Amino acid sequence: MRIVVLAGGIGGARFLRGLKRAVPDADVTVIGNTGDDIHLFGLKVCPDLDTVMYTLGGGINEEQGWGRTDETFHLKEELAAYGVGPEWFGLGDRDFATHIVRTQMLGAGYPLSAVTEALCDRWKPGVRLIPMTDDRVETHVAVTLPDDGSAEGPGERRAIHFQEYWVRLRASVPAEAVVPVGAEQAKPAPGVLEAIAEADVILFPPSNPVVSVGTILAVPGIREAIADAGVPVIGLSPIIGDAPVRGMADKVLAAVGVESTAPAVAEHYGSGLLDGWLVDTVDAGCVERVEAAGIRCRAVPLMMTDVDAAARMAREALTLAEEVRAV
Ligand code: FO1
Repeated sequence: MRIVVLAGGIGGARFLRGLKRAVPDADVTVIGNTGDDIHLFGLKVCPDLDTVMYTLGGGINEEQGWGRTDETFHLKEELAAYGVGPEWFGLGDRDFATHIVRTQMLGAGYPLSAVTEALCDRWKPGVRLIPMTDDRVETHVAVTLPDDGSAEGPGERRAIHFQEYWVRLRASVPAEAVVPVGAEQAKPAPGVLEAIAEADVILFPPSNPVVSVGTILAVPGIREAIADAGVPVIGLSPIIGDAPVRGMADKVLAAVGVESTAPAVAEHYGSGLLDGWLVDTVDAGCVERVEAAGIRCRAVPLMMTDVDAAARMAREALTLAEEVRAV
């Protein structure tokens, strides 16, 4: 079975680990979000690609869901000693190697998709990981900061990089707009449209619907390819009981005018895209609302407490796909 998964960071990576356990013989292609990418210290950092690669490759820091396990921070400390920032983004020594290899290959002219394939040669994630595009896309967030002594006066609206909003500010101020800068000019990376066209099922894991799955769908051609693929498209809600399981999805959902509930996210994707939607059992009461939107809906446990739980979720998604296909 050929499965295509649109994945962001931690939620997507953990779901993929369950999917691999549920259907170990499936041919899984992951279209990875690159809107979270950030250039630091002259290096290109790809958080969502690395989280998938490390999680499936066995190198992830399990508690954090990002960065490497057994990490040290000598480089970070030395950079800080030189007063070279930013200090708020925790890059570890082992992680730096990934960004150095990536930046070196990009500098030699390899596209990000080829670089990602080369990095995966080491990690062997057991899926084909393709960035959504080889072009530069970086998500920025419009915020109004209280007086922080910066050049702009207090109350000035500013656009800041998604990572600064997410990590430095901890999403502590409302996101007034979320903009995947460069998405309009971006082209799907080689293999992305082909994988979608050849898929037997397409899955939207419990990744952030705005800054992860939403950013991938913002690359021209990808949303249309999925809508026209003619195979079941099944999503799993990242929101359980009106709250995001992890992260601060509710902050960016508000920016796009979507309430932080399981049915609202399904409606946001729309029946033109989604054929089925899994909600958690605590949200069983909204199954009817989702079905009224033309999207088949089932309530099943969606807390990814461990790999087996994620595998059960993956099986439920594939079962719903077969129900949809049978219609
Ligand atoms: N998230 C944090 O909350 N704090 C960090 O210092 C941090 C560093 C970091 C370094 C490399 C990397 O690949 C991810 C990192 N993240 C950090 C997570 C990152 O912000 C998120 O994984 C995604 O961008 C959102 O899905």
